[in-house]
Amino acid sequence: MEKNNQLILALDVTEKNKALDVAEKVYEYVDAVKIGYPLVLKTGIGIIEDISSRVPVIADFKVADIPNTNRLICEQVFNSGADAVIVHGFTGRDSLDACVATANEYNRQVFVVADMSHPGATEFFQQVSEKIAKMSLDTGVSGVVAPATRTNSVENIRKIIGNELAIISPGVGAQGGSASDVINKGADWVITGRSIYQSDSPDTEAKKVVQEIKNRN
Ligand code: FNU
Repeated sequence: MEKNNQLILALDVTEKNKALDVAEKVYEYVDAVKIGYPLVLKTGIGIIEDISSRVPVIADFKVADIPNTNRLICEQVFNSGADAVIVHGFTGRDSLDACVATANEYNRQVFVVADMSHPGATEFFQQVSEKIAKMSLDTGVSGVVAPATRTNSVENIRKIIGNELAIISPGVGAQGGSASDVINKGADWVITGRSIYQSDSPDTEAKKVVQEIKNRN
């Protein structure tokens, strides 16, 4: 994934035509499209191939199983054409290693969830967030996911991982996070879904985010 516009679209619509239509409108503004369960469960995994012919696809399946099952899942994900997969780290190093080993076989990338953006993340996730960030460091992953809704967490995770790993950051727009703030705090990319795909003009919204990032102080 090349770092140009620093925007990743979360394509959580559930109709194939709508997905292709939104993607078509925003391709020029996004560095990748993130596809997760809502769209794949409704339309089938072939949608990843459709979109990945135009732009890198990050498969957000938050893989969280035993190593063998993680491997089997990641094989399917990479066979579908995805460039990267999002996995969980709380399952432990062996489970994460299985995802990275599979990604290496396919020459693809892994991102680990280091902290989450919703309010409930403070109940359990935040207590293991730093440990997951530290563990991610020497595993061969490309980066971590950290929340645009709590930029102090992004700042903290950036200190832990240094410049070795990328940070992709969801929570901009509908969840209240600001694109310019979180990039200033150390994120490499922002992830935005609803504020773009629910808009009457997804291209205008995507362009706005890109300009906000480029013109930030
Ligand atoms: P939008 N997402 C998230 N928070 O929001 N993968 C996380 O901590 C995380 C994620 C995803 O709110 C979420 O599933 F790890 O409509 C959705 O696909 O802008 C997207 O990021 C945010 O979408």
